[in-house]
Amino acid sequence: MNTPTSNTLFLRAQQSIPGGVNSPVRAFKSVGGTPIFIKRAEGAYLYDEDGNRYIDYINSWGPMILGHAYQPVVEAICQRAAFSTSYGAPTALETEMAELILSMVPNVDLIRMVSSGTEACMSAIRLARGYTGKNKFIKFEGCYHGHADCFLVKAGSGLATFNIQTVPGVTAGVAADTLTCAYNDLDAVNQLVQQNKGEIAAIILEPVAGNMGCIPPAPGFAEGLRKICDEENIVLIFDEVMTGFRLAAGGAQERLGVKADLVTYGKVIGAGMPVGAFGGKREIMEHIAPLGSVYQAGTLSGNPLAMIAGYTLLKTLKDNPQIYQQLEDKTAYLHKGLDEVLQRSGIPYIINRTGSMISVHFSDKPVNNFADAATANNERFNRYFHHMLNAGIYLPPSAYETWFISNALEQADLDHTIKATEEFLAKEA
Ligand code: KE4
Repeated sequence: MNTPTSNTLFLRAQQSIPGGVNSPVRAFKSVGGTPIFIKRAEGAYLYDEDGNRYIDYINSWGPMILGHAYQPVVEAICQRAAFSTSYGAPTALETEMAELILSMVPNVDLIRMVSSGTEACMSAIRLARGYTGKNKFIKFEGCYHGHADCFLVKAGSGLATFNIQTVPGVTAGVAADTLTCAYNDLDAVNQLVQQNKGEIAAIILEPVAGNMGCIPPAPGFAEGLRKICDEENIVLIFDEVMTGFRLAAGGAQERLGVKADLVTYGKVIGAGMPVGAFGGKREIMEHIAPLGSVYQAGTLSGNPLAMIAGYTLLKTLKDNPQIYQQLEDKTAYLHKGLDEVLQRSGIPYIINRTGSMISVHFSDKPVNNFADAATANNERFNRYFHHMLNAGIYLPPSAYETWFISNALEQADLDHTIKATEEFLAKEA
C-alpha cells in the first residue's frame, strides 16, 4: 500500500504524543513499519488518509460488532448531543441502560457504569477486596485486564507484544498481591490457593482469553475455578470486556454456562464510545459507595452520549438474536477457509476460535496458554500481518491479539482474506 500521508502524520504525531499514539498497541512496534492513519470507516472497511481501503479485523479492538458508522448509533449520538454532552447528574437514560444490560446478561443484580474496561476491572478488584477483607488476587499469565497497576504483572496484549515483564512504576508492594499462573492450569490455581490460604480475595479471568491471541478455556477450567471460589470464599470475576455481548447476548456466562460473582464489561457496551461497567451479585455490589464504603467514582461515568450509543447497539443485538448466528457462521466460514489453505501449505499452524473470536498462530503445537503463544513463530506472523495489510486487510498488529469479526463482513471480504493468506503462504513455502 502507498501511504505517504500516514508516514508524514506519524512523524508529526511523534512530536506531541509519546510514540505518536494514544495507546501502545496501535504503534506497529512489534510488527514493524508505520501505523496507518485512519480518515474514516464504514461497514467492514477502514479508509486511510491516502484513500486506501482495508477490510477491518480490529473493529476498534472489539466494539464495532455491527461494523463502522452503524446508522442507528450515529443518529442517536447526533440527536442526543443537542441536549448537551454531559451533566454530572443522574439521567433516566442511565437507568434504561442498566435495565437493558440486566435483561441481557445472567446473574447481575446491580451494575455501575465507568468509562473504560480498565476502570471496570480495577473497580471490581477493589470491590472484591473490600467485600472479602482479603488483599491478594489471582490473574493468569497473558490475560490483560487494563493498565491499572495491579494488573501489569505478566499481562497480555501490548505488554506481551512488547515483551514487558515488569512495568516501572508498579511498586513491589502492589505486585506482591498479584498472584499469577498459567491459563488453563487448574492445579496451579489450587497450589496458589493452598499456599495463600485465606488471603485471596478474587480470581479474575478472561473467560475466553483474547490478549494472547484467542485462547478458549480448557473443558472444565472455568467450572473448576467456580468450585474453588465457592469452597474458599473467593470472588470469581469474569472480565468480559472482550467477550461481553460478543460471544452471546449474555456473554461468556451464557456461552460457558458458568456463573461469575462479578462481571466487567467494555468495548461493545459503548458501541465505540468510552464505556465500561462492572456488576454482579447484590450482596457484593451493595458495598460500593454510596451504599457502602468501597469508593469508586467518575466524572463522565454514564455519559449521555456514551449511554445512547451503547443502548442503541445493545438493543439492536437483543432484538435481533440472529446476529449472533450470523457472526458465528461468518467466523466459521473464515476458519474453514484459512484452515484449508494453511493445511495445504504444510506450514505449522494453529487456529483458535470461540464464536467470533479467532486467531492464527504459526505454531507446531496447540496454543493453550501464554507460553505456547510466545513460542509460536511470531516473526512469521509479523510478515503475514504486512502481507495482508498490503492486500488491503487490516489484522490486529500483534500475534498476541484476537481478531474481531464484525457482522458487516460479507463473503467476498472473507474470500479475499482467505485468498491473500494463500498467497502469503506460497511466498513463505
Ligand atoms: P480498556 O481500558 O482498554 O477499555 O479495557 C482494558 C481491557 C480489559 N479487559 C480486556 C479483556 C481487554 O481486552 C481490555 C483491552 N483490550 C485491548 C486490546 N487487546 C485494548 C486495546 C488497547 O490497549 O489499545
